[in-house]
Amino acid sequence: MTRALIVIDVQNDFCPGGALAVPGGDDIVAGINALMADYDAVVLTQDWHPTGHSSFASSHNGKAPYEMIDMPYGPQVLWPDHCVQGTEGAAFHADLNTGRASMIVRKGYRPAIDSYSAFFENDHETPTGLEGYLRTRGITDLTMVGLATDFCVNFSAVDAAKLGFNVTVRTDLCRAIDLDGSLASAQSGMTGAGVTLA
Ligand code: VGL
Ligand code: ZN
Repeated sequence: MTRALIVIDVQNDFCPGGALAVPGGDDIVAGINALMADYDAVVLTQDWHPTGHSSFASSHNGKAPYEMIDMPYGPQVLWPDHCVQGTEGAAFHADLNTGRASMIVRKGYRPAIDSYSAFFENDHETPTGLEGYLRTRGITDLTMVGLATDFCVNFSAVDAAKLGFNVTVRTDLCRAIDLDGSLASAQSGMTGAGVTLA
């Protein structure tokens, strides 16, 4: 068994003080750092949007953050501007031990499509390349941690399980946005997909 730790979007904009702050987002950093030595590979993901990204409410006339919109690939939550490429908000939390990572996956960089999952963009078919990286390294088992439990961690975990990886989400090392019951539906969706919630 070869194991990877997948650290999802531990970036300034998802931590207190950031543009899309997740409550307690920075509380998990020390625990994530402490886990890294137990894994054969550490992968970081980084939400990485161009200015004017289509997931930003500011890109749509008359729309406010957290409203929904229909995109060609399906419904999409509109967010405050966040994780804009090259900004401090898009940088990893300063205390995250990025030196242990062998791979950094950037996502959400195409203007017209969002990407919650580390594996596929929100059309559920455009690959990020992470599956190939993990398979060519012989990795079978994934532990996921990071932000946010109900969006990027959830989509990444469900996709990984569908791809046949053995997936555990360490919920103590994740924090949620929790919009309209999104945390509860993410938990049941992950469990239903065969993800272990630990
Ligand atoms: C995320 C909303 C928008 C996440 C990223 O990392 O969960 N959520 N972009
Ligand atoms: Zn985003």
